[in-house]
Amino acid sequence: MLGARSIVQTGLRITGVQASSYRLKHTLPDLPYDYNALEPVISAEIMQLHHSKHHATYVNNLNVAEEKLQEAVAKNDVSSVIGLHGALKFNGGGHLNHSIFWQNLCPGGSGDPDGVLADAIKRDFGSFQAMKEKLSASTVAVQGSGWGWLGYNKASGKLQIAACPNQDPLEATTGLVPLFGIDVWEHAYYLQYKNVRPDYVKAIFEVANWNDVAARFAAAGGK
Ligand code: MN3
Repeated sequence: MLGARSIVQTGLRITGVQASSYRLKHTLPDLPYDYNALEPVISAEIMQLHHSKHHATYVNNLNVAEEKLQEAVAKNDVSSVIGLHGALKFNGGGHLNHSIFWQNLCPGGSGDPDGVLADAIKRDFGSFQAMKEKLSASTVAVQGSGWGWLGYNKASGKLQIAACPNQDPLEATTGLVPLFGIDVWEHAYYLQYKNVRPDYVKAIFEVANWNDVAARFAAAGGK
């Protein structure tokens, strides 16, 4: 889910002929709730900085990297194309991850999962509680900055827990479809929870939006 995009027209001169190409420019998606709506679990100050500064920076730097990529491809400059890999993965991953993260949360939380998603969680983890414990342990254990995920493995038809370093996007790096992500970069919790990452991870389930997770599961063909 990539939020709104605007189309930018760029002129490109190819063998003396003026051709037009259109590049989709990424934009920061609006939050589906106010900055203070997740309090007391996540403070308005954290949400404002996280969305309007951190996520916005990933979006801006992704646009810059894609522009450089387009130039490098146009020049047939393979070395520069390869050199942009890190910036694309980091900023593209940051944009993808945060776009999911905001939707994964909602004021007051949605209540426990139900329906098809609840059945799949019970089948693959034994219980909702067991899934939360496994996801929490894996997320708390991320070394440095990264994300914990509940993902869907299309090949096996099963839900899976995973952890990713930095902004590595789940699907591009593991093949799992991202359903529910927990951002454990310090910018996501430090102003409020200081060094106590386990308290933040425990609290975030109070604002989890399992309706959004269920919609992602259904869209991936999960059952
Ligand atoms: Mn973040």
